[in-house]
Amino acid sequence: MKLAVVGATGLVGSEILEVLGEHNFPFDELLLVASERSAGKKIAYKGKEYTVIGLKQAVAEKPDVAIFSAGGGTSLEWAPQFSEAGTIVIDNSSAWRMDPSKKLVVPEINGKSLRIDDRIIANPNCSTIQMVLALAPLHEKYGIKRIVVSTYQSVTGTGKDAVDQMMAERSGETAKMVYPYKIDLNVLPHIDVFQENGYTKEEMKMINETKKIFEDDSIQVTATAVRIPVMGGHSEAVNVEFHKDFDLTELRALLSNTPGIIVEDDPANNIYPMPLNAHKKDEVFVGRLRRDETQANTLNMWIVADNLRKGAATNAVQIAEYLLEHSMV
Ligand code: 2RA
Repeated sequence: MKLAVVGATGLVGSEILEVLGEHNFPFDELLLVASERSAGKKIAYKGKEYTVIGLKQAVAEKPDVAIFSAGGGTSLEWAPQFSEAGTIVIDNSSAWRMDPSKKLVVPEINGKSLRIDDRIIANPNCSTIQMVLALAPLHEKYGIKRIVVSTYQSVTGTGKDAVDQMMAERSGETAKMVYPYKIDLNVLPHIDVFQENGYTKEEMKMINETKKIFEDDSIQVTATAVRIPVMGGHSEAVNVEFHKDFDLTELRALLSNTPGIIVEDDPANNIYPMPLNAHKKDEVFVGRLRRDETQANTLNMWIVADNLRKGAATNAVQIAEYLLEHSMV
């Protein structure tokens, strides 16, 4: 098993390496790949020093699987070249997500849809993954009619430069601006670029990707995506209306029994999910479960996950694990 991590020098790339290590992912050979600019850099991993190679050299090495986290442009250009060389690409960018010929996969939900001839597999957007993972068992039992979601997203979702901007602002240094405004001590209702309909691309990702993953265009989704000055993970306030009514105790038990979800819901003891606690964890945390008392069959919930983990690296590694477990690689 020859595995390539493309974008190995970025925030998600190094998280992928951490997750591969924690999961004891069984590769025989590991290629760390980045742009030609970073080729030659050394990365220490599990007691071994690796030299970063460029994309062209990596394609020639014909890895079995390449986990990409190198941006949409790189992915559009290079993923087809890897797949033509026989590599299965698992891609973290938005390049292939809405392509009807590509699967958009959260293994716990639709891993079963994967087939041996899927050569480029898309990893959903971080804010979508954590929401759909928490909603999947509820959708199966009660049927989702409409979702209203507001996000509170970590600066790590933008990348290392955004973390640097926030920390420089915090310590009073001159910050290189990644966002149009100061992010520390501020909140920006703006993630990714604005679209003609007034929504941002991040909001539209949550809307479109949710329907694709659940294979149900009838689900109504509306979103407001907001950047906040935290680092541990993304949080989401979700209001969800179901077709069928639910019993709150039964619903809580359903979530507690779902692999990958941890229910933290004990308001009397101030127990609820927070990004500080979700940091470096693979699971999605759910709490503040309560009925929306203004509308029938409707629930309010709070969902938190480390966006670099289940929102990116963990989900991508789990796709690779799924392929291995099902002899597709
Ligand atoms: C963000 N969704 O948090 C992006 C990262 N993929 O900005």
